[in-house]
Amino acid sequence: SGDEKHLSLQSNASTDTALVVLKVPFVIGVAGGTASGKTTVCNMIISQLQNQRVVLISQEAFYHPLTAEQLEKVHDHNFDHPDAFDTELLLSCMEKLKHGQQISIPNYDFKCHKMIEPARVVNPSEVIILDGILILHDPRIRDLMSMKIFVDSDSDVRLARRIRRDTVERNRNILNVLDQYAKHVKPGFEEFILPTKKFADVIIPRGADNDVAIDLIVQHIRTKLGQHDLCKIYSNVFVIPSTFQI
Ligand code: UZR
Repeated sequence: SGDEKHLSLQSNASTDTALVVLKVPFVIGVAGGTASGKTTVCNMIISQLQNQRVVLISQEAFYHPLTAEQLEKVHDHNFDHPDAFDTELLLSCMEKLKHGQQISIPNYDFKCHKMIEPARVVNPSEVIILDGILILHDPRIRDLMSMKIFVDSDSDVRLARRIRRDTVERNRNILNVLDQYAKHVKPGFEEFILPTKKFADVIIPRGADNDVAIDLIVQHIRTKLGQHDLCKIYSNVFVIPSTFQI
């Protein structure tokens, strides 16, 4: 099971203790404006890290579901504000993953703006990629990350992609898409998303078109994972009595 990779139990008969070694996952945060190419960058990183166990968790899964009242005025709802997300839930999920526990995360549906069944089951993993417009906004989430990336694509490119995605894939009316862009998406980007660029370790211009940046990032992750196995896991060693049941 996924847990076995994370927990190794060594009993020590002489001192009657057991050593539980818990591997701290390597957490990568990928932020950037809407339609900047975040998910494509993540998928490119994942496909190049073939040997590692990687999970991708999108901040979008943690949108607060809309109440009936909010649903009536959905065009006024601000999905580009930090308060639109249930960050406490994301934090508690990350805490569990860090401790080698399986979690289930909400399956957020963009059409009804609610969670739908079934929830997605996520196993603990060596590498966790968190992707989302405001994933670098909360300092407690940033503190979990070993690497922070900001995908920096031009606004006109992003707007063009956003129109295409929302009209073709999400079946939305173009006038509503443009309205929402002017009312919430652009102001939210300027007020909340762009200021998080300063927290990034790496800024990727041109998003997923930037093969060189993605190669460099993957090289860095590989190097760090090597070191990670040797040193970092031992920062998380607990010694507990062997009579203790796990
Ligand atoms: P990305 N969003 C929706 O359109 N509907 C929802 O139910 C939830 C979110 C949009 C959100 C934001 N904005 O700009 C975008 N609006 O999803 C973020 N308006 O997603 O990073 O994939 O573009």
